[in-house]
Amino acid sequence: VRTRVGIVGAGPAGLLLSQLLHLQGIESVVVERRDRPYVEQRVRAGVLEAGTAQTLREAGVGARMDAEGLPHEGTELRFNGQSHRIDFQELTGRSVLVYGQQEVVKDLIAARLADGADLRFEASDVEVHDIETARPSVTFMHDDNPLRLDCDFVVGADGFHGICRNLVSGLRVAERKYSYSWLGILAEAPPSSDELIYCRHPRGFALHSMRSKTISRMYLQVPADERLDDWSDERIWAELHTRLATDDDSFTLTEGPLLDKGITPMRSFVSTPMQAGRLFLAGDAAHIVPPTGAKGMNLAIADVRLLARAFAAFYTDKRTDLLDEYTTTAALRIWRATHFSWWMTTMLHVDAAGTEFDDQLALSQLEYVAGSRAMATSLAENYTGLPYQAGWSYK
Ligand code: RFL
Ligand code: PHB
Repeated sequence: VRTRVGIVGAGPAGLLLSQLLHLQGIESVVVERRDRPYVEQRVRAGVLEAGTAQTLREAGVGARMDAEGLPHEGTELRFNGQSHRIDFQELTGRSVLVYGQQEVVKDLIAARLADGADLRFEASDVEVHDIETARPSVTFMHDDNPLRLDCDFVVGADGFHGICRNLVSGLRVAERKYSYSWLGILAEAPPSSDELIYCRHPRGFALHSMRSKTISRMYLQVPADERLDDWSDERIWAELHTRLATDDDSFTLTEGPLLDKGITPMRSFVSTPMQAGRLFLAGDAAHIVPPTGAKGMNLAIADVRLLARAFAAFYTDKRTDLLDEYTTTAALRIWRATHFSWWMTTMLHVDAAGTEFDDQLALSQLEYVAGSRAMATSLAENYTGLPYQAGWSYK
């Protein structure tokens, strides 16, 4: 099979790239090792930056998102039993949209298939070859047949556990581990608040989020090596009630049957360069943030925006400058999101190995964000998403 861009991975990064390339007349093939129901049902991120939502609209996949997504003009920080609202709209003129990542993935797959795209699910033994030449290829097994995809370029959008990152020679990794994970639940219960609640409690972090007017999504900080089996539904609800309680009893948590339950490890990870010859990395394949800032999927989408533009410049004007600058340009946003996610994480979680000093610093920072318009604006600006242009400025 011959194509221009071979894309490994049908997550948000790979699928959106395929869609953006298609809109510019550039053909691609997506090779995914899982089956379609698996990638469409995997419960992950839920918050779209304003720019992410706009990108999806411009890509022609915004209709259901705009009909079903929940616009959020602010969020709540809760600590010491008190609630503090950060008003995104007032502070930055922007909001976010709560719309599940698997819904974005469903919309992208539907759009690609409607245009007759070649998406190969359930591909096994995926390998990438000859990236230092002008004719790289991707080989894999599909329906028991060996296939070879001859490409101009290969994009590794194959997530953190993919195969592409390790093909980059001279990889530099910057990494930070955390001593805790998130236990996440999806519950058939109407959200207990109109907005997300990020809560620091002496027993650990809790997050109240949602997917729709009838489905709640919630998370609890648990030790990094925690076993899901040790958390019965009753224990999860009891812990959520304890951590999310307010001093004035103004908050009531609504319970419901659990639809999904899982533990997500946390890490910060940035690997560069994001290019080796004709192989480019995008999204989780190159970087991971802890989920506290809701940046993972948004960063993946920002990467492929850059790549789509760079490939368009290559195919229309034979320009290679945007491709050559890809790592440098992408890294600006990646490091900003990495800092923001680390900052939100350490401010809101309780480090079991930490000291009174660490606790007091985190609480002081929360008080500062809640009380200072400058700090609240900084949080809101990062959360709703910084502008896209390369070399963006704070001014
Ligand atoms: P994805 O979504 O991981 O997609 C990569 C795709 O590549 C496939 N793949 C391969 N295909 C072919 N050959 C191979 N050898 C392959 N190896 C892997 C995989 O099956 C998959 O379909 O990466 P992408 O597109 O870069 O998108 C990034 C986002 O998915 C990610 O940043 C966020 O979901 C991170 N994340 C969360 N972010 C948040 O902001 N909030 C969250 O609540 C949140 N929860 C999560 C998460 C990530 C998780 N992972 C990766 C363990 C929960 C989980 C469980
Ligand atoms: C989610 O709804 O899954 C979610 C929301 C906000 C985050 C992380 C996850 O920071």
